[in-house]
Amino acid sequence: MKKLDHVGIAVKSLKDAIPVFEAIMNTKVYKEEDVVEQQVKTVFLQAGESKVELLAALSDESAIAKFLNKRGEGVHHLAFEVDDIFEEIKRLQALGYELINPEPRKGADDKWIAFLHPKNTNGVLIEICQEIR
Ligand code: CMX
Repeated sequence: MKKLDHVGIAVKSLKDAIPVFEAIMNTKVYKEEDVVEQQVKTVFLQAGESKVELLAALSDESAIAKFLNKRGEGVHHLAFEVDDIFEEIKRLQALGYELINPEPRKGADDKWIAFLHPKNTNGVLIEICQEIR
């Protein structure tokens, strides 16, 4: 793993959450993006090297809608940047971790993404991501 790329936070309303995180991080949202495949609306904020992704549901089928219904607002996932997502998927599978996506998908912020199931990772949803070059 190269570094922690971002922390994903599930929110009910981006309109309400954006001013909170803009104030805390003392910065402005630098990117807004809908990821239709994941049924999420995302915005990104950055302070130094550290990024926060605020995630709202685009539909009731979204993983974010299910998460909000079950657990309420809060930290949804940690995303680690990797050099080679295909190699990293192979490495983690060889170690016995369950990949929700054995093939990388196109995520927000120009990244390939894949998720590890939280049941094997101490209850934390882990994303690995690689910049699309
Ligand atoms: N962190 C920790 N645990 C989580 C979780 C999360 N983000 N989301 C769900 N869970 C837990 C649930 O609480 C539940 O636990 P219990 O069995 O103890 O009750 C269990 O996982 C199953 O949850 P579920 O509501 O029945 O949901 P599903 O099994 O249908 O899906 C998951 C769970 C993680 C497989 C699914 O959310 C998924 O595939 N996530 C990856 C994709 C994703 O999250 N996309 C949105 C972000 C996209 C982006 O960043 O661009």
